[in-house]
Amino acid sequence: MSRQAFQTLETAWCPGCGNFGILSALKDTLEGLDLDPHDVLIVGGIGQAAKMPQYFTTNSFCGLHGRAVPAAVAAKIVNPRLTVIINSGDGDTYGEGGNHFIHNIRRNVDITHFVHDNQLYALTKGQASPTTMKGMVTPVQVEGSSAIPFNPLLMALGAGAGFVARGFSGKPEHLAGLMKRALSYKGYALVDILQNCVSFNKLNTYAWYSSRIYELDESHDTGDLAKAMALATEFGDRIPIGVLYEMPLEDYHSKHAALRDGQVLSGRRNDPDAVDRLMRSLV
Ligand SMILES: Cc1ncc(C[n+]2csc(CCOP(=O)(O)OP(=O)(O)O)c2C)c(N)n1
Ligand SMILES: [Mg+2]
Repeated sequence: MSRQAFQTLETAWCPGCGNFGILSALKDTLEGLDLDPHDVLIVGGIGQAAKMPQYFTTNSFCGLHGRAVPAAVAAKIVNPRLTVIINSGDGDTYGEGGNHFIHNIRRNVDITHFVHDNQLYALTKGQASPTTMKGMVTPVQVEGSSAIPFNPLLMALGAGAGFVARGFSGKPEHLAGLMKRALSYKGYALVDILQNCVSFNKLNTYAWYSSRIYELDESHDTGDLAKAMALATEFGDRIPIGVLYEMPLEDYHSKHAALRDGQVLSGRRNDPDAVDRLMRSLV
């Protein structure tokens, strides 16, 4: 399918926003796959990042704040033929949606999760999010954020995720490679994407990320969980990007008899009489 097939409205982001690199990488990725727009569902929650589904001609859904994951998981469970992608922010995913994030990793539904991690709440003008660095001053955290930053990669690895990666919006070609690999993984795949916010994050700027980021090469063993965990904690003078961990795991559909062998719940006939009989049998 051509890039045009996935292209839609003008965006409502600030000039220079890291979201443009992510948008471009996702369009390149989808263009390279043998998929039509109606085969794909892109889900977001609320936020600048969560506007992403609106810029594609695929199926799209924007849930409540923090609720992209349950909507995406539900869609995939009833219709496994859909390629289900989440694009949402660090606040949406790790803050308001933190519980869904953790427990859906454990379910291992075959969805791909791209988190636009600008390390703050951008849509609401720059308050601290879970990934905001300690000490960063914001309009609300006027003495600097005092909380210990949430480590999404370490959390995902600890919860048992089989695919964990990190990308950078300033390297869209590298990011498109990660996206493609995440989409081909059968199970829950997380790509945390570091993203500059030109309007509100004056600490983690494009230059700040660029001077720290380095690409993992083939010498990294993506099957080594302890090494992946060590890399996940590297967030200082050097920040690794690439696939930290990839391990085949049984996904949700293969674990449940009603869903095994390509069964499609959304294609089943609705039989109100059977439901009625069942309800009466319980009285
Ligand atoms: C339940 C609820 N709480 C708070 C809000 C207000 N709100 C909307 S977007 C947002 C921040 C989104 O931040 P993030 O997910 O990081 O996305 P970004 O805008 O940074 O891309 C907040 C707090 C809301 N809409 N609903
Ligand atoms: Mg954010």
